[in-house]
Amino acid sequence: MLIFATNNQNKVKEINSILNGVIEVKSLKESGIEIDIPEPHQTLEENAREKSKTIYNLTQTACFSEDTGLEIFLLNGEPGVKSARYADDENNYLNNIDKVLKKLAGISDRSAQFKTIISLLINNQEFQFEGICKGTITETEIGTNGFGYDPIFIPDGSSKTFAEMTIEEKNIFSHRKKAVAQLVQFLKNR
Ligand code: ITT
Repeated sequence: MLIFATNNQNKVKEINSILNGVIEVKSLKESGIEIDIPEPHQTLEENAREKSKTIYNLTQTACFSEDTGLEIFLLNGEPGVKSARYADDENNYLNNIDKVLKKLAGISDRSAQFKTIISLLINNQEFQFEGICKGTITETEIGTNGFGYDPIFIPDGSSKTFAEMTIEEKNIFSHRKKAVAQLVQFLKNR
């Protein structure tokens, strides 16, 4: 059993759908852990490590976390590590999307990528896995599924935004799916 160190229930849903029971995972909520883990660092890698270490130190149980960012090419990789709190301190998805669309107004190169870093902590040793999904940012929000920046991101190879897809469709393309696939492979080979 692995604890998934996240407070984001959308991530829990996606990871459960990807794993489909192959590995037993318990969210913080299911483990009865209520904690707001700080993400003080300047990289996804360090923030992911902060989250898994915090929960490992608390539980002494194998666990993993993930930190994800949307990186927009012409904005020098913004919002990146600041994705949750791009517009303000509140992790407000609509305000964050609004800020991205305003910054990209009139810009035709809208290429971007989602990057997920998973940090796994087992027996006090850390292992990291990365998943990248390349795509483009739309001119307006399209679709109501998913979370975060999903309504403005079209993955390469599709004509739909993530927010127009079911979780299963999003998993065909997603950063999170690619990082989790590596995690599963690693655990199988141990
Ligand atoms: P935890 O730290 O508790 O896991 P969080 O929501 O703070 O949850 P992150 O710091 O990793 O998670 O995420 C940063 C933001 O990036 C998140 O709030 C969303 O706005 C966005 N995001 C992450 N994954 C996404 C996805 O698959 N699709 C769209 N937006 C995503």
